[in-house]
Amino acid sequence: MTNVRVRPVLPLIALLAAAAFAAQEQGPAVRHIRVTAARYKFDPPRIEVNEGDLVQVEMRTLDIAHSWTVDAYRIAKRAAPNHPVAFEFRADKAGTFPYYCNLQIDDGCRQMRGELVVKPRPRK
Ligand SMILES: [Cu+2]
Repeated sequence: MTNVRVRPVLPLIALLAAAAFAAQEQGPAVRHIRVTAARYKFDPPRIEVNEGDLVQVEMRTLDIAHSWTVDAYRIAKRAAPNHPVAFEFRADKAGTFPYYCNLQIDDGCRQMRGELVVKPRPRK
């Protein structure tokens, strides 16, 4: 390839880079997450959001009462059969945080584990 042929491509690359940057700079999004607890498991077992997102969680259980607990965010919400719970929080701490069921009704609850991943937003 000669320089003459490469040159027209450069503005396009610059434009794409700018677009990618703009996408990263997008403001926080509202994320709706449905969590289902059943048979001592959370579905999904992993939730990924971006730092700053407003996370709206709707949690239900298909068998016994369970909670969705994230210590780092001081969240502990309980759902009972036919009584789903809805709540929201701002994902203002980046990192990987375990979520679990803190109810002691059943031994199986201690096996309930999941992971909340809050991806850091690029700093300005
Ligand atoms: Cu439980």
